[in-house]
This record gives sequence, structure tokens and C-alpha cells, in this order.
Amino acid sequence: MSKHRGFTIVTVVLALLSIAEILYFWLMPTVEPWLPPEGGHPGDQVDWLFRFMASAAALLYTFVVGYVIYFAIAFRRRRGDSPDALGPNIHDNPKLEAAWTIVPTLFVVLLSVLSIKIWYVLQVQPANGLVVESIGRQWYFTFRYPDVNGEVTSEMHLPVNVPVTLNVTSADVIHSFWVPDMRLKADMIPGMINTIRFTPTRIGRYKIICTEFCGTGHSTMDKQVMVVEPVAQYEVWYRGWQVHNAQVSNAIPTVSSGAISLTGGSASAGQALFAQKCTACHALGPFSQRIVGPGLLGVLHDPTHPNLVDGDPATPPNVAKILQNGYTGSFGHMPDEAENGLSSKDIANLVAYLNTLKVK
Ligand code: HEC
Ligand SMILES: [Cu+2]
Repeated sequence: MSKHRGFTIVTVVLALLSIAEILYFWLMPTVEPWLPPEGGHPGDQVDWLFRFMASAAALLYTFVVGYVIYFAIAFRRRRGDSPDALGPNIHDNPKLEAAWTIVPTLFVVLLSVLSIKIWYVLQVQPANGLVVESIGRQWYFTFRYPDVNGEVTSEMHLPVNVPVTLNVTSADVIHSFWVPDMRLKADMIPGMINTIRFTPTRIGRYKIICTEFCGTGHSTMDKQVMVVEPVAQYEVWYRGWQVHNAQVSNAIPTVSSGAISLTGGSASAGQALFAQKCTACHALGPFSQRIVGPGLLGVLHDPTHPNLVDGDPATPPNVAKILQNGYTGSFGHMPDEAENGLSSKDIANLVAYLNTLKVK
């Protein structure tokens, strides 16, 4: 008799607890802002699904754990009970078994339907959107825009309320593109393009963070932002980069074959290009001064460095060959001309520049 009453009381308490937990999840953005407000679509749907799943999980967890604790106490062995006393032997309750099979099955089906609806939004190309690419690199992101030459290296700007198709890949190791405010995440994998679609709806500056351990600089790969701004402001920024990048070599040069002509290479153009494309991996120091690749100050004029990393003698044509074809050796991976976005002219300029360097 008293056990039945205990059960009723526990059930009521667990129900109240569950209601409190569920309220917490739905009111959370206001009472407990540990999730930043959604900056776009389908981030709002992602949050809705998160709250729905969290509510269901809270309900299930509270009742299962609550009853386990209650039963462990209510049906414990009492003083005076025989040590081998057995409880009543219960088996087969077809109604109960059918219920605990059918209800969870329907619930899981419901969850898949709700998830697929959002997945669909992420996958289907909007009719008149903007297509942007992002490339993960050790240790920063670059961006490509239609009709902007080469790559945008600073921030990623987007016009508000315009659907975006974002294609991501990597130039070196696996990175992951994550913008918590947009509830967006996509792995950046070398040789593969992953696509996500979204519409930013809230003007602001949102951190872009790499969430895949990608080497010693991984923790610093959170310095760039996605700027969502009014269309007119975006247009100004976009035109600025069109002008800014008008002179740089196109990021996807046609892969040249055969040896590169080094005549007419400009050391000053090479120097500018070096600062832009090489200093992330190469120091202007002796060979032993390593960032990712070796220091390049003595690459052509250092008696202690007669051969290049690939074993060939340190001559301008052999340096050009490494810039053209890349090289993977004991230091790691030196990108080829396509990955570094170099034209034959760029390579001639770079070699002319490297030829002016000397270890003191
Ligand atoms: C992602 C990092 C990375 C970038 C960017 C990069 N390099 Fe390298 N580079 C390397 C690595 C790593 C090596 C050594 C490869 C090995 O031997 O394992 C290397 C080797 C070289 C060598 C041969 C050095 C020697 O002493 O034999 C030259 C020359 C060179 N790079 C020039 C450049 C130039 C010029 C650029 C800019 C266009 C550039 N690299 C961009 C990583 C990079
Ligand atoms: Cu990374």
C-alpha cells in the first residue's frame, strides 16, 4: 500500500523535474546564454532540433535514473529478510513489450525526419545565392569569391539575407571550418570539396574557428571572422578586393609542364610574392631555422648547403623545379605551383628573389 503511494509521489516529483529541465532548454537563450544567438538559417532550425532532442533526452534520463534509484531503495533487502529470498518471478507482458518497442521506434523515426529536413536545407542549392570557397591552411583560412582574382586572405565578408553556398577544402592537412554563431561546421579535407549552405540573417562579426587538430599552430587558427553586413557595404568590400587582387596571379593557374624560363625574373616582385605566399612556412634565416619548411636565406648561396632537400644541386633551375612540382621529404610537404597559386612568371620572380639572399 505505502509502496504504491511512494511510487505516485516519485512519479510526480520526476515529472516536475522533467518539466523544469525542458523549460530550461527552451528558455535557455534568454536565461542562460551559453549558446550565442543564431546568426542565420538553418542555424535556427538546428537549435530547435537541439532543444527538442535535449528535452526528450532529459525526460528519458530523469525517469529512468529516478525510478532506478527509487526501486533500489523501495525494494532493498530489509533486516530480517532471508539472504536467499527471491522476489516474485515476473515474465512476459506483451502490452508493455509492444509499447517499449513501438514508442521508441516511432520516436527515432521522428528524429530522422526532423534531421533530414535540415540536412536538405544544407544540401539543396538555392536559386540565386553567392558561391564562396574557403581553403584551410596551416594555420589560417583563405577565401575565394567569384570574379576576385586569387584569394582573399583576411576576413570573410557576406551580404546579409543572401543565401550562401560555401565550398570548403584544404591545401595541406585536414582542418574543419566552424562558425558557432551560424551553427555551421564542415571538414576541410585535401583533395575533397565539402559543401554547406546557409543564409546569414544577423549583421555582425563571427569567429571562424578550426576544430580539427591540424598541427602545432592549430590553437591559433581562430583569428579570422565572418563579417555579415548590409549588401551595399559588402559590395564596397568586394570591389576593394577585386582591385586589391587584380595584380596577383590567379589562384588556379594552369599547371605548366616542362622547365620554367627564368629569364626576366623580377626580384622585387618575387619579394612581395614571398611575403604573401611563403612566410607562413619559411623563415628568412639559415637552413636550420625551421617554421614548417627550412629557412631559405642560404638556399642558393650557402657553402654548407650545396644540395636542395630533394638532393639536386642548389641551382636556380632546381629551385624552380621544387616550386613547380612541390616536394615531400623529411620536413614535410612543400606545396606545388597549383597549391601555392603560382604562375611560371611568379616562379621566375621568386627564384630571382631567392637568388639575391645570402647568409651573413
Ligand atoms: C605549407 C608550407 C609551405 C609553403 C606555403 C611553402 N613551402 Fe617551401 N617548403 C616547405 C617544406 C615542408 C619544405 C621541405 C620539404 C622537405 O624536404 O620535406 C619546403 C622546401 C622548399 C625549398 C627547398 C629548400 C631547400 O633548402 O632545399 C624551397 C626553395 C622552397 N620551399 C621555397 C618556397 C617558396 C618560394 C614558397 C612560396 C611560394 C614556399 N616554399 C611555400 C613548406 C612550404
Ligand atoms: Cu586547422
